[in-house]
Amino acid sequence: MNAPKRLSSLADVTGAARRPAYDPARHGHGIVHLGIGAFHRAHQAAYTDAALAAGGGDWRIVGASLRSVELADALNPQNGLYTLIERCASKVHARVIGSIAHLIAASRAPADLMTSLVDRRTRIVTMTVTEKAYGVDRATMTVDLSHPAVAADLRSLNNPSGVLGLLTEALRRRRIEHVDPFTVLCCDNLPDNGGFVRCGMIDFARRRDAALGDWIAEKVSFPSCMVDRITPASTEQTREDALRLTNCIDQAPVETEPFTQWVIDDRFPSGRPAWEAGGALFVDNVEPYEAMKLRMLNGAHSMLAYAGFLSGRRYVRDTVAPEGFRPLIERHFAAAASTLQRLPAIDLNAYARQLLSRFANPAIAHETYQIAMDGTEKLPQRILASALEARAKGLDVRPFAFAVAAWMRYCLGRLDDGTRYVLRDPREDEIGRLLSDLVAPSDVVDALHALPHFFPDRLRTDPVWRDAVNSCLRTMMREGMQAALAAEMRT
Ligand code: CS2
Repeated sequence: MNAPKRLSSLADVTGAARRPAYDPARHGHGIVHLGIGAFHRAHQAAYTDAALAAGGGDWRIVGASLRSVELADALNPQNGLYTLIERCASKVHARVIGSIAHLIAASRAPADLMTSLVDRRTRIVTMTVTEKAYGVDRATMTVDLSHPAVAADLRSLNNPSGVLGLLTEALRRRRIEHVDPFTVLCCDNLPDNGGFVRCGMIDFARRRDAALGDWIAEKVSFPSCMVDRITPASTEQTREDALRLTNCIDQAPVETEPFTQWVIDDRFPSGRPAWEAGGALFVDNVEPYEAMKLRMLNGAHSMLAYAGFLSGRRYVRDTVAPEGFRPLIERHFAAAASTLQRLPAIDLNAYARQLLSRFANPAIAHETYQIAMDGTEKLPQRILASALEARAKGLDVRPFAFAVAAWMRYCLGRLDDGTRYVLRDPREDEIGRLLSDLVAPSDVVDALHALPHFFPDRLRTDPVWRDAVNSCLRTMMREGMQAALAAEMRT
């Protein structure tokens, strides 16, 4: 048998992996994606692959990494091809994805990225850059002038490197060159993600040129969407499986779960791929779907990430195992569901059961420490929004107080045995200063409730809420996370 070749052409793929049912080279690009990590390649790129097979069109993706260069260096020699591995207990499926045309490492080639954004063939710009990359203040929906990317881009308007600066500059040039604007599709886990980016961009643009801001407000479409697919970091095993299933060496395979969901506002004035071919659902109002996913899936994820990491559970699947704390996860689902507007098309009990089995997938090694990252960016929409709604409806806030207390315990930066870890949060220095030397649980609760722009006033000043958080954190700090979990399961 011949030694395996590096993946670079579909003709070399001889294993069991499915290959695209179209010739990638015959399709031009129509999308630029900012933040081309594993999630994008497990999700949107797979839908686009299905759309190209079903509906054709020039909709391949130019992917941009805003900071790192590694993925561009791995995928460009492969002509954008990579293996997507789907795992569950009983099977491993692989398919080679052909929807990525090429990659740009923006830190090395900023002009190439700008050229692609201004190119009239680019009709949609999508992004997964994580919550912290935007620099938009959610309370005022205006740009946060203290955000490093926003501040840098306002200083250097023509050479931006942050999301708002890049998109504004590209739209400015398109306007001058009489090129229609692209549609902006945010695929980050934020409520009303389209409206959020729209407000940030209009405010950013108005600061440099009021007429440009007005033009963006009038002409650019910002649909919202809800994205879902659990995608852990790739490992050596991912590479080995890719080799076995393609007979090619793939330097950038991705692994994910079989489940996938994408619910999108259908507002694409310059056209879009037939993403429904991959199962995307187009609706008039994404908001109830977003709230369901953010509060049930992501809310439970954050709770179990802090509680799991601090009680020695490395993976999500360990938290729902018999020796884990599944009843608390089920409790969280039920509490979050009771804050939601009902969707006729969705049975929330069935959704919760499905989430539990997704979390339990024994073939997915999703680290609790990975989900614990960036808590200050995640908790407001995942937990605090539910807590507010529960209070307004007179419902029990304990499940949300428990989740917030687990995050507070995590903010202390050390395990029960004293081992230190890095918080990995954009506000970790500020949190470290607020908490230094504090030993009493109630002082920690007070200090973190004083973190600016974090807790909504209605929670901060609510004694019922504060008491509940205090009571949970007291047990966690005095008896340890494992004992706190056991105690909570007895209540
Ligand atoms: C997770 C999400 O890391 C996290 O914060 O909650 O990435 C989650 O896995 C995805 O939203 C699932 O679609």
